Amino acid sequence: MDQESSFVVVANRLPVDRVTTDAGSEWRRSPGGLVTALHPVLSGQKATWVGWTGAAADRHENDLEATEPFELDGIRIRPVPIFQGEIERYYEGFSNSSLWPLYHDAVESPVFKRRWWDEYRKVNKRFADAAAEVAGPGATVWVQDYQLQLVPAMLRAARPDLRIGFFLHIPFPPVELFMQLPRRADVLQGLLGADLVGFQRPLNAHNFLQLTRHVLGLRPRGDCVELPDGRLVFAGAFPISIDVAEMEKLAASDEVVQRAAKFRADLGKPKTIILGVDRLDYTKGIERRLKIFRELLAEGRLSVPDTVMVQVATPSRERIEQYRSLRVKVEREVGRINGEYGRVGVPAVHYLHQSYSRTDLAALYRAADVMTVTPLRDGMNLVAKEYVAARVDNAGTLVLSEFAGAAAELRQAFLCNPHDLDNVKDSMLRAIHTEGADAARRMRIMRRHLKTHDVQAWAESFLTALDRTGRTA
Ligand code: ADQ
Repeated sequence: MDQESSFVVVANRLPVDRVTTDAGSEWRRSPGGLVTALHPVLSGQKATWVGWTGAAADRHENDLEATEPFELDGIRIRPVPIFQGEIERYYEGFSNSSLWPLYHDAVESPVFKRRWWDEYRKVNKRFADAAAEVAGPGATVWVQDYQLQLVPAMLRAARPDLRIGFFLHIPFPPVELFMQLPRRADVLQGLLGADLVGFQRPLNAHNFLQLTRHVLGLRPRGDCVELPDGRLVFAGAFPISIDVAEMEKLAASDEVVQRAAKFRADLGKPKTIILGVDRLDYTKGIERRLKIFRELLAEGRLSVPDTVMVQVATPSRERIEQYRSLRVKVEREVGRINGEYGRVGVPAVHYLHQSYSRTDLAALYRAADVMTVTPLRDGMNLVAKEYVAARVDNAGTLVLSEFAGAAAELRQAFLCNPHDLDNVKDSMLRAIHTEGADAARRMRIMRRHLKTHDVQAWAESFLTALDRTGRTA
């Protein structure tokens, strides 16, 4: 399928998983917001998704086989092989130990190693080559996220005929933090290969444009910057969302309603269930949230078994030291709380280091009384939006960090500053004790907002803006 797609998505991960079956193994579509959002665009035209399978490529395997395109559920897939050493340096190294912490306000110290950069560039080139290979003349290519910031410029060098968009799912840091990044000019030049660079928040776009001035001496004006060759690069905010209709339907289903009732019963029918659902990541503020719960129990402002906490923490990036030590700290805190405040058969915190099905997640959302989303920094946070969409009963309250992108939209949540523990405590108590009518009013307003700001609207607004670029130059 050489150079025949009119629309190409380039993302670190493919929207498919390799699953083992009785007959051997096969590809299955993995559930995910991005693939849902793009499905209408992907299936409505000749389109290809370029990405990594998630498993280390085998050096002995025939190269051709590892990159052989295939089709699944109407989506064409072009795998990009990544070898073990590259996973360590491109993915775990530069992407997740340098960029991830730096872009999240350096809440953990970023680690920089010179050899990681070479592999980051090498793997980015492989993605760019694959995209150049499948894109038809004048095609639109949409590159996703921080792992692939060099792809836009590499792709433009090979294929100046393409319209290229880039979307960053995580925050983009202010000038003083970004300046720490080794190869900062190369990263900015990489992004400037796009016609449109999209961010979650206007401030992220502003930071990016300021940096083109600060690092590269360009002169950004309004929402764009002109390059020395006269080309215009636009930057803007496109807050991502979820498939609201799908979550509402799932949450209203009999199966979810029954499972939610079962969760409540299994938890001993407490008055208040406080819920947290996060990837086990140091940006999500899980450890502090547990500490706050412990203090509220210690002060007698909450008590077991009237109140219990459920914390689902999806395993994540377990080969990286900072994630391993986070797990130890979280589990130690859970043990401490249960040791001090649990009773036989009634733990204070139910801690689940597991991945859950969509149905179980929806049931947990519906079983909760108070949802706590308290990241120290987060691009958007889809869990907050999923919870709101799932509350088709207009019940339940949301405690939400001001440092999550979602706080700009979900204004009726109980907003808090996760760096100020007393402030989070107050927000949690207010969320627990608020009147039913007030809680319902808040939830209704947030749900109404989400209905018109779903993931389909997000994709459409980005692609419409991308389509307008170039013509105005
Ligand atoms: P993440 O950091 O992964 O995403 P988030 O936006 O909350 O954070 O998305 C997590 C997703 O994983 C949600 O859809 C959630 O349902 C799912 N999930 C969480 N725990 C789970 C579990 N135990 N089992 C199954 N599924 C689970 C990055 C950025 C965010 C940004 C998104 C999208 O860090 O800021 O919102 O990309 O752009």
